[in-house]
Amino acid sequence: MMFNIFKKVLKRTNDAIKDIIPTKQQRITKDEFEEILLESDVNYELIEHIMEKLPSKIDRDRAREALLDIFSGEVTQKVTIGGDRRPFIEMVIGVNGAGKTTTIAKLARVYQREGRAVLLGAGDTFRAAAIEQLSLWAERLSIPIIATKQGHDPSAVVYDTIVSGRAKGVDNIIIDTAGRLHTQKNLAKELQKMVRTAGKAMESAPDRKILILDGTQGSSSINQAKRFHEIIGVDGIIVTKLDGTAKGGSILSIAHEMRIPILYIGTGETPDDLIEFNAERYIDTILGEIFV
Ligand SMILES: Nc1nc2c(ncn2[C@@H]2O[C@H](COP(=O)(O)OP(=O)(O)OP(=O)(O)O)[C@@H](O)[C@H]2O)c(=O)[nH]1
Ligand SMILES: [Mg+2]
Repeated sequence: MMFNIFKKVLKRTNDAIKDIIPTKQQRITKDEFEEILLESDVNYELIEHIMEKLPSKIDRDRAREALLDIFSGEVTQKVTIGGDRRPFIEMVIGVNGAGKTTTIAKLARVYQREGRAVLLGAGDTFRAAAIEQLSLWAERLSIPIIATKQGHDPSAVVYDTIVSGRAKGVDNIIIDTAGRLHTQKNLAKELQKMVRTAGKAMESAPDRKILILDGTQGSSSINQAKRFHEIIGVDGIIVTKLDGTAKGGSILSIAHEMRIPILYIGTGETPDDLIEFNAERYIDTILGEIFV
């Protein structure tokens, strides 16, 4: 059997489950299931929603059905990378420290492995360190990058990156953005301008706006997710740092509240620590700790 990466990622979450259900069961009570979900940082509103439909004793099939239901419909739809769109242009957004820059390196690796030519854009011009950090990844991964000096207009970087990427004939463009500016309002305006500018450099760009959420924040990251969605519209979510947190259940809350596909999850600090999210495997991994 293939090594279950979700098991590794959800280790802390599964440890928390073991405290509630020390030995695996055929059926558990509603109270036990509720406690497991609470411990895994599923938000209370969703827990109530899940419990409504469940009988007093729950077996694996019922639990599986209830949890999978959260991912039904649009949440499972993914935008395929590329297709006829070349270059396929992505903007990566999220609060500072969420893991944007690291995740860009990881995404670039995924595309590289598929034989696609990638170009990065250092659109976080707010901090010099941000430009350096992305440049360092670009160098390590031998990927070209468009970068300017700190303080320059990030929209100009967006424009230059897309123009350059089209001229070079790259397959993918990934653009970094700032997680924080002087004010929240500035950030919103800046991001909106970056999106508009992308559209000027290439019709209907960007193809995908990816929101990065810090997995260690659990369900409390949903409010910021909603804000970003209001500001520029989010097409896909990547949850980072799921290694080493017991808040693995927050993915359920995020999917339920946002109704936006969860594309990947981050499982560490190296460029290879990104796995495609798969709702069934994720749920089966959690249920595997509960039921025989
Ligand atoms: N353990 C773990 N650490 C991660 C993961 N993703 C990112 N990190 C770490 O989180 C920290 C912040 O990551 P960055 O990529 O710099 O985050 P950012 O969103 O670009 O931050 P700003 O540029 O400050 O807005 C770094 O130390 C990363 O190595 C992950 O999946 N797992
Ligand atoms: Mg960054």
